[in-house]
Amino acid sequence: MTNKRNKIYFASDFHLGSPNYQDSLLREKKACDWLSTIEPHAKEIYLVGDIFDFWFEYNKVIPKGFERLKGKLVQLTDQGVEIHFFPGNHDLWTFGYLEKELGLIVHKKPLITKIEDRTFYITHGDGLCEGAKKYNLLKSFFNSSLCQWAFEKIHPNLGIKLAQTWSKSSRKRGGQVDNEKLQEGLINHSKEILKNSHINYFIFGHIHEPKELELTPNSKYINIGDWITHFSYLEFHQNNLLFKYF
Ligand SMILES: [Mn+2]
Repeated sequence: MTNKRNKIYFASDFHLGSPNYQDSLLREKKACDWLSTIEPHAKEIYLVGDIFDFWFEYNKVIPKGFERLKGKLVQLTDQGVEIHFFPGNHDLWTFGYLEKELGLIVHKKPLITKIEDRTFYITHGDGLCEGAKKYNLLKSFFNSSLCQWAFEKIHPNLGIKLAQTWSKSSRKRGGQVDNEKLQEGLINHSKEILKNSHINYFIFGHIHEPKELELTPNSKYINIGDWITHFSYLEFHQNNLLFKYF
């Protein structure tokens, strides 16, 4: 193969599993088509949160579904493509399976990384907007081993149903939150980080609304968008970051 793998890709918020099996399956196939398209060029892929609308790894069991996407990701990682997975607020409960079986690199904290000559700050973005105090309290409970231990004790038939109901209701509540306000929260967070560190690109998901904003001549705020209505992604190559749509 003469094609050199030298491009970096970013996508987020597939929310597979939502709103129902059929719709999710169409989006999953589309995501796999996209991955096939970038496969000859991809050196690294960053999946920036909420890829699954619900995920939980029981001791011996994982939720049904998503076989196409999982297979595609394994196929890529087996070929040496680096795939980075950032848990979002919908798929935070991952405990090693994605690393072991899919070969993903999981980041539970914001990642600051240098790619070519540019510095990136990458994270899903939940809990960083203003007024997130209450949410962060809930998040640290969800992240606690007590909560995870208790959830694992619930039979999956019931536990997953409860989680899906919760996910739906949190989406309804989220739907009432002003997207502009959320973007503003992430933009302010970026500006705070920028005071003490040199970052060229701030990359977030979570808000499902593609956005690009120049913070300084050398620094940009970017929200990747989603794969529910926008099918947006980023391509980085030769120090150049492009917004693209599939
Ligand atoms: Mn999210």
